[in-house]
Amino acid sequence: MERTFAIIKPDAVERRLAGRILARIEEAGFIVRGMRLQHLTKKEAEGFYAVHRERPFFGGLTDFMSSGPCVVMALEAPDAIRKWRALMGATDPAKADPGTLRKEFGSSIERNATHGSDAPETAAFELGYFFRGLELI
Ligand code: FUP
Repeated sequence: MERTFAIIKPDAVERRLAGRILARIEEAGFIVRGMRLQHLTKKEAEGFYAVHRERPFFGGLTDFMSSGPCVVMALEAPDAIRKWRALMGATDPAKADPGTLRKEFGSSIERNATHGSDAPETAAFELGYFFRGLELI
């Protein structure tokens, strides 16, 4: 079993898509080990995306991620990191495969509905950024 970190981003929560996205997560076989509604501050969003701080889109991305509540989750499954990224689809919804969450629910490369860790090291950092051990069931 492996754990990964996932976010239903503020665009999807605002559009009331969180329930449909969670249903897709459960139907795909993930076990939800931690989950919380969280409205990030700008500084918290900057800390989360610190690897991107030199990128031109950093300001817009962290404004967006702190613009409203999101759903943060710890998901467990065999091969969870790769499997969750496959279910999300490509970063840019316009380039994502049919049937993926970003294709279905994303509206732009920034407002792309979901986040998922991209490697074991980032999953460990991101899970630890949002959850204490006691909060993971
Ligand atoms: P991903 O791992 O698919 O979330 O993609 P990245 O780590 O490359 O990018 C992180 C987030 O930055 C994306 F979810 C959306 C945002 N982004 C932009 O807003 N503009 C870009 O050109 C690239 C990424």
